[in-house]
Amino acid sequence: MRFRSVQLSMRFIVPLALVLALFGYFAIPWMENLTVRWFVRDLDTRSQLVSSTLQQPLLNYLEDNDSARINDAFSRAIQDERLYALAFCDPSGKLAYKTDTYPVSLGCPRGAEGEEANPVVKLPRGPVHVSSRELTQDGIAAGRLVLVQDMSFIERRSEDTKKYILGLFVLLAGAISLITVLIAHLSWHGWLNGVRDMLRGELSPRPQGPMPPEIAPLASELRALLNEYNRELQGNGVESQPWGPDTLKTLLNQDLAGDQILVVSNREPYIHVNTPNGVKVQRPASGLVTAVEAVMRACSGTWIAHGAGSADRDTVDANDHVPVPPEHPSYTLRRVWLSKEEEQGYYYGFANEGLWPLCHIAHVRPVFRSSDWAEYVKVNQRFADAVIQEARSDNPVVLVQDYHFALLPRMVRAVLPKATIITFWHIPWPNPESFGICPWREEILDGMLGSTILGFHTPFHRKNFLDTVDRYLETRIENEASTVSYGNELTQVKPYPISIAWPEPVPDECDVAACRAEIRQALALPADQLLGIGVDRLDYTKGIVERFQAVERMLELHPDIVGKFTFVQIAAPTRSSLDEYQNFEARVRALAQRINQRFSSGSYLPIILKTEHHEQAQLRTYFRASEVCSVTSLHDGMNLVAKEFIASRDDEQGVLILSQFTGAARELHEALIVNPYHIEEGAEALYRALRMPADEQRERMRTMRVRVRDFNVYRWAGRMLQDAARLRQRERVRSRINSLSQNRVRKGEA
Ligand code: GDG
Repeated sequence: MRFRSVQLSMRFIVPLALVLALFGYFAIPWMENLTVRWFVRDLDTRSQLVSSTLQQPLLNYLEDNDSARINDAFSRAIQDERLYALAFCDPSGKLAYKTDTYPVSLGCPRGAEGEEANPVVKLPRGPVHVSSRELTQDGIAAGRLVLVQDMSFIERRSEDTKKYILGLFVLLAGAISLITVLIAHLSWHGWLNGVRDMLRGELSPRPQGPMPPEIAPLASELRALLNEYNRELQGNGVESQPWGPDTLKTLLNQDLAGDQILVVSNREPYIHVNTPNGVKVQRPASGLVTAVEAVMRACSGTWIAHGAGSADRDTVDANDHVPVPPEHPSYTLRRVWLSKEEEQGYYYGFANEGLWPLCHIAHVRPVFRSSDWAEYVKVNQRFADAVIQEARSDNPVVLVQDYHFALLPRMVRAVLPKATIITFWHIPWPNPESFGICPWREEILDGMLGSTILGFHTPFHRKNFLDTVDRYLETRIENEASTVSYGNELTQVKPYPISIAWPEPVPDECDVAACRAEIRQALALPADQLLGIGVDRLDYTKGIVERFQAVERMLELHPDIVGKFTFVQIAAPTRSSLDEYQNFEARVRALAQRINQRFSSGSYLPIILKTEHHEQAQLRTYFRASEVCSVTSLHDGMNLVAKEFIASRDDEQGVLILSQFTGAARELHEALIVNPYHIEEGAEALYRALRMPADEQRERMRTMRVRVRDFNVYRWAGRMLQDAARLRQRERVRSRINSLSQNRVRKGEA
């Protein structure tokens, strides 16, 4: 911030200094010339005065031929320090009398009316002023009196004047710069605050004061721009409003008239597992679950997912239903059972060895096997059947989650053509060339286009998808309306950036200071230890290796921080039966060990790696206890950890380091954005974060908190459901018109 303010000041001071220097360059010689001219005029007047005074006595002495008195008069006259020499030339122009100081080289100078054309003569001793005056006696020329005046004092004065003028310019420049910078800073801050207030006012419903006059001319343009941005981000032009569970419920009851909501995802939101202490409920480490669970709590309905827990079968009813959340049930979880082979082929094989690396482009080769594909088709059909079974009407709203179910939309549409199917793709979508290597690319695209609405996190992923469809299927794409027309169906493809539910205050949660102390004590670290945190599934797309390398590089580049900083990585195990994930885990462990060996001293270890699942409350305590949270994904649809960290920091402190390759980087501009592949950049960002002044942290954190609070997961779901409601309404009107016109035709025939 300080650097930015110096930069801003320089922007005013440098041109100002240049202009003043240029002005001085021309003005100083001009002023010098002017003062010399004034002095010469003074000397002229003085010469006339002296000549007039000497004239009469001199004529008398000349008449008496009294050279002694003439010399005496001359000597007395030049006692004046400025009158340097005197001479008298007879009418024939011969030097008759002169003082000893008279420079002979001057001879007998003549000039019009007794004045020299240029009275300044340069002598080896310095410049002198020479003037001569004709003396007349009774109208007859008696000779010329020549006066030579010293000008060295003028030079001295002119030097002094130059110095004063220069000093004056410097003083003036300083004063003008200071005033300009002060005014510029004041107006800049006023302006910035005005724009900031306006942006906040636009994006969030908070009371606004009157608009500062300096931004008034810009206001309408800014508003238009913001609306456009909102439209781009949210996919429609509806003005933003505070979204929450209640708004979502109202939307469902009013716009969707209480229509049934069904969610389909692979991962279930609650897993029942057998433990030595009986059946326990676990929450999986999954961004998708984090987001969709908040929505389901608000709108009830049924969530269809794979029952993967060891005690899942024991906890469902005869319809494979279990009410959740266990503490306050508000919706139904319907479990679908998969055999080992099905899970292996559909989930581990096609979805996670094929589609996951295909879409992430994180330098892991996708693997495609026909047997996996067959299982993927089969399981998609199993889940589609479950949707059809759970549907209480022919037009439910079905929210299909993620790349595990690319074929399901078409399968559901085949049986329930009136269903509104909203498919959300939680991971990135690659460019057409990259996607083209999938042997079943047309089938996947066809399956997805069974959706009414297809959502991606960012406009970039949406564009990649449209380009891919354009490349591989016979479709008509309306870019403006963002629709794909395929066969007789229309799919709306839009960006819906996902988020989290803004956390309610937790009654007995530790305050930040207590969280800091608790975590440091638990990790046996000194109370003032600087802490970094990373929370991820142990997945090769999350950039954990690059994150550790950045920690190592920072310790190399800044030895002052060795011993004072610890990075805690929470890495929840995931897909551990796959070779790629086992190899990755081994790499992460080996790297942490190597770095720890290199920098350890006494009990100090720079990296603490915790490869186990944590409770959500524990994660929040870690977030609150850390100086910096590092999210360095090599590619990520959105990344919710970044938003969870921000939401946890009600003290408005803490710095987020965020990979430019996450969807979140498109929203959280106040994070320190890094390219995770550039290790030095990551290292410097980490160091900068640890040294960032509290004010700057607050400023950044505050802006990001407003963003995450207002652009929450209810808004994400609400926008999709609003679009769905609009399309359903349009469909209802169309079918009413159709049946009316059919009735008319029938009556006409009758
Ligand atoms: C996919 C996309 C997109 C992590 N460890 C534990 C734990 N977590 C929670 C985090 C967070 C979630 O898991 C991870 O969310 P991300 O968004 O970071 O990543 P993915 O799981 O890859 O999610 C992603 C997301 O879908 C949503 O669309 O953002 O781009 O890849 O909520 O806190 N939770 C618990 N214990 C842990 O040990 N309880």
